[in-house]
Amino acid sequence: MNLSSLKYRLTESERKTFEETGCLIVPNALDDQQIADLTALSDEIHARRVEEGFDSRKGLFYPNFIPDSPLFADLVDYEKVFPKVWGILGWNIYLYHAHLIVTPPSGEAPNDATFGWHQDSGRVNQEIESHPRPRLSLKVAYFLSDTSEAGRGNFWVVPGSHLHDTLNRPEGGIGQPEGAIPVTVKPGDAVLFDRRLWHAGTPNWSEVTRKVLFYGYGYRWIRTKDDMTVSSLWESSDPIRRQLLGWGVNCNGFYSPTDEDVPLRGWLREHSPDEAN
Ligand SMILES: O=C(O)CCC(=O)C(=O)O
Repeated sequence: MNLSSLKYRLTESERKTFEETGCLIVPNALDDQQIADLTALSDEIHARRVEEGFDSRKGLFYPNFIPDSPLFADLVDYEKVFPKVWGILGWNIYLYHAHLIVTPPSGEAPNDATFGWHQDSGRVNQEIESHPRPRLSLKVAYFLSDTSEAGRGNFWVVPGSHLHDTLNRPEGGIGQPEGAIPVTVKPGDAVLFDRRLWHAGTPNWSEVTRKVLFYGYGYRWIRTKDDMTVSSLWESSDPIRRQLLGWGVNCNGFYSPTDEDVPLRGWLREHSPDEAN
């Protein structure tokens, strides 16, 4: 990992925003070339799935995309964003899940139906007995298409809802919960969100196909949430990326890591000691 990452460490004001709202926008995280290249790769994946029989009018959920291109792997420890991830979660982390979502225009008129509001992690929310629920993981969403206006299949959130175990949905399946807002971001912006934040993907009522890459980071003792067939990348990855791609010395090391298990910690000890505890 490059020393230049240190420039992008989480600031106190970013931490406050994330703690208070459950999300954080990193504007212009990707440059124009990255947006173009990642969009071309996403389009290729979409075209391939359509050739295989996927209905192009439907939203595509495509997990486990990291092995599809080195450009996807390069974002795993991306210097402009990954320092914020370790700044929030600490060093005993890895990429437990990744998915590409392509949301084509629905061709429908806008309506008020309540979106599919949820917290991430499925049964974790029923089976862990604590209040508020523990953070455990977060996702980084890299927006490749323009969702700077509402109605474009925006990612919606209820800011501050990450500390609430339940969400009051409007009666009758019409309307959105109190405080719900569309996240309006441009191509290249990254949005970090706490897994507990009540959020929803939404229909695309515009003419602009929405494309977003989601990178989920969590503690190393959390299981993967998709196939994550990334072990073939271990040999060609530097030690920190290899950690993030799920490598470990042995099973015990996911719970009680040695220095060999977590080279990110060693790197932080050397370059950002306050973050190595
Ligand atoms: O597509 C979206 O905007 C929402 C994605 C989502 O709900 C998730 O990644 O957990």
